Amino acid sequence: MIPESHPRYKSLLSRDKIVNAYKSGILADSGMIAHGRGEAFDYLIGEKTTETAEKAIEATAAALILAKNPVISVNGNTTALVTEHVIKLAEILDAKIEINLFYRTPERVKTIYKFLKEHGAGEILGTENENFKHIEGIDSPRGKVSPEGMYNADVILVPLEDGDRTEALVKTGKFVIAVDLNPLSRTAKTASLTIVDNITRAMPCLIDKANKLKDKNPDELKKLIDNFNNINNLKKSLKIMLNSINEFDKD
Ligand code: PTJ
Repeated sequence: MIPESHPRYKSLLSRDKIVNAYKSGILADSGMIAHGRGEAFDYLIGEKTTETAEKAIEATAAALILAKNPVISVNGNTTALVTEHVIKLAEILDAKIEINLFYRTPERVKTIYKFLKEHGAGEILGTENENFKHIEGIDSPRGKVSPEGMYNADVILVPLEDGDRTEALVKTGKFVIAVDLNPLSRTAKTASLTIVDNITRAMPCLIDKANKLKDKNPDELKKLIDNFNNINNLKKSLKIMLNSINEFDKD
């Protein structure tokens, strides 16, 4: 039991979720390493959603609202940390939820499916019952995708992703949105749009933006996407991290 008064309460709560998800078979063992890496970058960005990230989240909401077939891809870490938010966002956007794992085993898929269902998810794609299509250029199990979901999607949200799939999906002409605390990762650089924020803060903020923007006129939404430059936004996030080091060094 973590006391709410603990100065690192939120961080410890996330760690608890990650450890429990590992014990229940949702999280890959490497998922714990990925989480630790994320925590390090989160420290540097000040453990808050920056204005820069907020711009990316706003453009993400616009892209998902305008999408014809939006898909939210879930892996072990996403399920562990933000299941309720994924389900809520899918409802607001009428988006599909698809399980897509790097360390894929039928047992993990089943456990994640059950967890999502227990939390109220509707249809879940990417289970073992489908006749998968293959995304060219991905040799890992991430290349196995649902014909109704990712294969036909125009906009895909891929939180905590690996670079290979992002690159391959972008090459097929899809608009790929990553959530990655590391602005220097291959995923962050190759995605069409990257949110440099902790998934635990980015998802509630994205839900809020989606609710606010969903009735706006399409031209207004398109402008939000057109005015967004991913590489510039990544550079700004990196500058925030570098400034936090420089500020400390001044004292
Ligand atoms: O569940 P699976 O089998 O699909 O496996 C998932 C992992 C995460 C193990 C796999 O995709 C992987 O190895 O990912 P990477 O290459 O370690 O990349 C994860 C990225 O997510 C890193 O750049 C981290 O900085 C970032 N990250 C970690 N935790 C968070 C995060 N970004 C946002 N929010 C977080 N909470």
